[in-house]
Amino acid sequence: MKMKGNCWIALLLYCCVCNHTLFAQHSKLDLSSSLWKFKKSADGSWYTASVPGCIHTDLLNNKLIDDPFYGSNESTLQWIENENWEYSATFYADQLLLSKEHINLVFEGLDTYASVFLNGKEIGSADNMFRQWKWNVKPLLKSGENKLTVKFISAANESKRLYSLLPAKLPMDERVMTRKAAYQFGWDWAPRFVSCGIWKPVYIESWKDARLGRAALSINKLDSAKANLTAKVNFNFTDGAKDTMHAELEIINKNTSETFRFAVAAGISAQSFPIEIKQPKLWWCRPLGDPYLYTFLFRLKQNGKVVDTLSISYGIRTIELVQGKDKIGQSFYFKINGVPVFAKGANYIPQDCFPSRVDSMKYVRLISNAVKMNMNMLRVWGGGIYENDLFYDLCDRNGILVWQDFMFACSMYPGDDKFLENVKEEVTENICRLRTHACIALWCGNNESDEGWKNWGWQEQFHYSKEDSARIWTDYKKLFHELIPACLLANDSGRVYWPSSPSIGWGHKESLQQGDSHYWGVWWGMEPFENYKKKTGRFMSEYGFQSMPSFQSIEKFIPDTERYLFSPSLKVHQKHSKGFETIDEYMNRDYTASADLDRYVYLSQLLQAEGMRTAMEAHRRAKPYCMGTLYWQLNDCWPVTSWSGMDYYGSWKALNYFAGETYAPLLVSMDETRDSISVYADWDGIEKIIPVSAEIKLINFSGVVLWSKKIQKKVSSLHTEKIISFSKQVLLKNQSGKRVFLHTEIEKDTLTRSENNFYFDKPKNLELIETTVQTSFSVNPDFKSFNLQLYSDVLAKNVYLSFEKMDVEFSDNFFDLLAGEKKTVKITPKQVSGFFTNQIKITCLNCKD
Ligand code: BMA
Repeated sequence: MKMKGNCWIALLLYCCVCNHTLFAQHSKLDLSSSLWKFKKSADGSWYTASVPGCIHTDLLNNKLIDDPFYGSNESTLQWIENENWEYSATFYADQLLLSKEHINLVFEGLDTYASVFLNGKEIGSADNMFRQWKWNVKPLLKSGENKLTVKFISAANESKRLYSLLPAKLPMDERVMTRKAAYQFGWDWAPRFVSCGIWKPVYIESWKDARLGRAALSINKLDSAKANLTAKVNFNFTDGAKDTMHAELEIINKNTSETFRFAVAAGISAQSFPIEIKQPKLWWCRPLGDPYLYTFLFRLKQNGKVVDTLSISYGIRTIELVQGKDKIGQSFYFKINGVPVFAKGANYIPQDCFPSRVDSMKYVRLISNAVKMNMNMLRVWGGGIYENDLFYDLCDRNGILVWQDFMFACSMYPGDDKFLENVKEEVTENICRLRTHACIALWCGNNESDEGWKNWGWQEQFHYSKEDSARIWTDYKKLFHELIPACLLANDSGRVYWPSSPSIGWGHKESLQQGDSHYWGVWWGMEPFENYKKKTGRFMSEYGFQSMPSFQSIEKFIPDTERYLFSPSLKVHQKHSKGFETIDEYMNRDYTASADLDRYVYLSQLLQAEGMRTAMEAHRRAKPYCMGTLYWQLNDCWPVTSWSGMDYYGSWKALNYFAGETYAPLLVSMDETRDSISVYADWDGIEKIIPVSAEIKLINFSGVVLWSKKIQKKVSSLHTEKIISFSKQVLLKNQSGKRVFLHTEIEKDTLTRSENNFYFDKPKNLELIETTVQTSFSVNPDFKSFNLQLYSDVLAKNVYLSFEKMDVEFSDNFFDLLAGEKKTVKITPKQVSGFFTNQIKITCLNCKD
């Protein structure tokens, strides 16, 4: 653990059309759905299992344990990790299958230490959750019934055993010894559930004479007239068939129906083929253009007959990481098809402690949320998992770039040959699986290992001798400076590799002058939110602040007797040692805190959202010095108080609404420096320059406009424009800053606009006028949603809409309702029944109880 201080249509269509970008069509016998059962190795009783799945969810489904996420159950379920578990299934093999020349048993993922038996004989063992495991089962497969058994030994115990053999302890704990998702051993937002199981699909694949292996596409030359691509394809041929067969490969461009035909050299294992595309359409990330994808169908023919096929969706684009020296340091930004991208997004962690139960709709919802929030980049963080194909397919289809970490985080790692060989296989396999995805912008070696080694005092904490330190650092270099770059060079040489995120720790001024930064002065360093404005680096890949999940979510995992502040169960669902204290300290700086849980939750979300907005706006205002902002963290893996913008159940916190506004292509923001206030416009859409009209008003809380100004301006996408500056004193004259605010609206056209409010004092010091917000509902023509009209005579600050015990989607929330304004919010209940409009609850900073 750290010691530092609207593409809905695209999404829906995608769901109907396909599940994987890349699939080969030799025969597959799916064993996931076979009847699996499980038992504790030491016991005799078998229970029904789900595959893919894991031991915790199987125990839960059989009602053998209580919900691991409920109340304080976590601690009572720790025994599970110390046991060994066994899974077994029977399946039938027919003559057709047995007649195949090659028959492999394939586990897409085994978590983690497993021995696999077929009909009583051991066929192999596994020791890496991130790898696929494949064994030839032809010699052991019987006609009729076959029995498959997988025996898992405790990953926790095995990790501890390996850890105890180390000459000097590595940072963190035993988890570093095992290639298993690190967050499952507990994190500062995750419980400890060290699970095991067949967590990905399992099947038998078979083929006769020839089949397609992996394929990779790369761009050799690209201009508006044509794209020259190379398809490098791997083949498997049966020894006997190698020389006699006449093999051909067809590559069909499904978008144009053009077919390319090639002879395949006899018995060759890999061959490259040229493909030309005339007037290529490019893949763009949001909001710079459409994420256009080509589909290529590869057909392997043997003596004129198709024997195998493979389909790849591919985006034609160039991507570069620009690191040019400048007066202050070195730039750090991506160019897509030659155009600079300002990256807006968040850090992504696995969606569940038990990733096998994250269904496809959860992925669809997650990416659609990122789209709604105007994000164009997600960072897949290194303490989790390499995500499944669907995740990257959805990012491809929705123009969301991916910063992909390899799965190493916040520690140093062993450097022995066995460990490195295992990692080499893992890294190579995942590179080859993911390299065809246009969305992947960069490969990154690890999260915070370099920073940790140099700044977190591990040397003292673990009492390293000079020799220990030298060896551990040499091992680090072997892994992140040699092995991984070599795997990339061999398999995906066109993409950038960045050894560690961040490149320099946040305590050093250089961290803001070059590379990517994780700025944790706010939160870990207890610095004020305003420091986000001063501590802006070249690419802000992490910064964040915690908040609590909504009260409706809390009701799902905290027993009703414990729904009060800092109850034992609420504390179990806060994994940062000083989490609540930190929230409290910041809350008291800005708000009048409350002992009432419901109010505290509301304030904690507002606090987080305002803090993050300060950061996101500052990062955009610093363009082009700063060219990226990814807050920590997008989502949760269980219900918890954390840095996330949406909770485990998918409910949006205030942060998500603020992020959606702040990440929109057009943003107006205001900043105060000494005595002056400036208004800025930032534009990062397709057009290089746009005209905007802006209106700035000084308004008191009763709605009286005291001053206003209209301005026309041209805004370039290359840098943020200052629209106007004025002296605070001259503007306020005799008015108290506690009773007025600045309201600014900026507009390109009626669809592209941004508005923002600037307050002259902290919320707790504002002299807001008490109000009751009036509401009226009308049903929308879709008969699925309602429009809620809101009205208040005076400013209602940070209006929060909620429904008791109801999951509801709001088109906006936590907004300021201006005096006399009629605001409409669209409300879509997630459940079909049980929704009563009169159960709406309206909270605001100055609402009457
Ligand atoms: C970041 C991450 C995580 C951690 C988070 C909050 O730096 O890389 O390790 O959970 O901070 O502390």
